[in-house]
Amino acid sequence: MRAEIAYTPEVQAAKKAGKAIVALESTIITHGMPFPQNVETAKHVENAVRAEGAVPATIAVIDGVINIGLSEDVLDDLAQRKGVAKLSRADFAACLASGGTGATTVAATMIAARLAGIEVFATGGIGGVHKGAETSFDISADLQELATTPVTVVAAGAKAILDIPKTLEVLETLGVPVIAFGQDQFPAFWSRQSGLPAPLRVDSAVEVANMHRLRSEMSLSGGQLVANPVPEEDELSAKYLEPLIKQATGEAEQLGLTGKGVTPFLLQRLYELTNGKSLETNIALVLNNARLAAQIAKALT
Ligand code: PSU
Ligand code: MN
Repeated sequence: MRAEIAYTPEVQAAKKAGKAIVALESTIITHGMPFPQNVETAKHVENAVRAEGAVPATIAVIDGVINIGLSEDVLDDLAQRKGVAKLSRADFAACLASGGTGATTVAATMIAARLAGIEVFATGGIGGVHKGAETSFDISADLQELATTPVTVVAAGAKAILDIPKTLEVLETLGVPVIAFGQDQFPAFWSRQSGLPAPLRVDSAVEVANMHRLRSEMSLSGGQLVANPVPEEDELSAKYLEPLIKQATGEAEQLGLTGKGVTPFLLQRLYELTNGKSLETNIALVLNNARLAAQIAKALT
């Protein structure tokens, strides 16, 4: 048995030519944004990577095959399908063994990217330690993956639906470099500032690439988290979001949601409670992250 991997011609050619490639996840498409904005955004993000001179590889499992790069047809279908599995480390191989179809989270996308020899990955936000984790134990497998798999992940920090101080503590415990890009504070996804200093600060893509290379050369396991603040003109204030997040997390608790269902529920409720504003910000920051990831990937080649 081997894990079957299929590359689109564009990604295959890029691999052969040694061109810069940026991995992109698919859970953000199936569980993070509503249709049709999800598929429109996925295509914009791919084009943002191309505009920087790198090649995008959106990753998903289709009928038991790890797809590195999705054709337009496959992407369109995936974005509209109901009940697509949300894959992380624990269920990745099960999906392959059963010939199933699933979207990859940050953790699963890192695993697939490494198998495909891709070192840089752009997304919106990583999973983290949820509010109330001291009783629920809800800590995303994304954090453990960052400690394990050598991929540099560009995200806009951790969402305010998470417990950001606890998320930073766990990343520190796991030995994951957390690098704020171009500012001192760790960004909070929809907002540029979280009120917490980032452990590390870097101001250039080249330096991030050098750190990635040095970690590999030193045989340090795991990746790096580059926390890239949302552009100023697109941010939502923490003050505006705070009561809405309280409401959404309260509802999740009342419904008794656990496991994989929590994050998609919170994202959907925030979308409704902000009248779509949370989605506009989400789209802007993913594009911003895709551009930076492309620059880092180019610096690595
Ligand atoms: N945050 C977002 N959008 C998303 C996700 C997180 O703003 O789509 C997705 C990512 O795929 C991430 C996953 O890896 O949710 C984390 O889920 P959980 O909290 O269940 O580990
Ligand atoms: Mn969880």
